[in-house]
Amino acid sequence: MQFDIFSLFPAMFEGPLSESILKRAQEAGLLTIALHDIRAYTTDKHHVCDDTPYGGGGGMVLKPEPIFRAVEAVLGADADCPIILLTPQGRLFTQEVAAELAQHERLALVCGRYEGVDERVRQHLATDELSIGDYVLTGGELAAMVIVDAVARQVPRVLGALWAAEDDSHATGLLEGPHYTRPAVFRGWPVPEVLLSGDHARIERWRREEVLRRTWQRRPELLHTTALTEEDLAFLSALEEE
Ligand code: 6GU
Repeated sequence: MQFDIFSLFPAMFEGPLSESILKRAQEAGLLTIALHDIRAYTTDKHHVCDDTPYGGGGGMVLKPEPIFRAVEAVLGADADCPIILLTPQGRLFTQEVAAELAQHERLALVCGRYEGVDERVRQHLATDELSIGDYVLTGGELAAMVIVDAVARQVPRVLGALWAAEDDSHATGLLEGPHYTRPAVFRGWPVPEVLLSGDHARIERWRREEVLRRTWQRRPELLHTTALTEEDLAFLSALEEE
């Protein structure tokens, strides 16, 4: 899968995308992340990318020309690649959206900055707009990194054989339960006895109950939008009783 990221600050991406899993995925050829400096696509002597807003008011607005030039130069005739503008006004990025985006062979991410981006970029270049949550960042770069990370780990073989993305918090519509590793007792705090029992049926049942318990405690609304078995529902009723 290929990501083409358009930004005024491509150096912001160097750390997060070149460590750990994303680094290995790129080395293995599963993932290509191409950074494009929007400023390199200006045509004026001073490489100006922003300007004051028509109609007055504060702040600066990103000019349309360098963004259109950059995206058109890089994507060329690749007409069906989604072009996603990162903006706090976009639709909310969720696990479901990550799974949907992972179906594409290529994605273009355009990072907004300052007070905003000229409206013609939204109207005539972007095919989608995404936000990563209800707070305002100084630019779309951190949001783009979040999206690259969450989408890339959905791509087959990126996580490797040791993990599967299917059991994640939110992938199942529920939160993940607790995890333990050695030592069996740390500072007097023991690992739950069931995990040391070797009884796999009992362990599986316990794990499912902890997933349900944690979701019920922290994000009860998620229980209404996921498929639950009769056994799950019986356990949740018992929790309510407690
Ligand atoms: Cl995509 N951009 C900015 N500037 N702020 C945000 C965001 C994006 N998502 C949440 N806050």
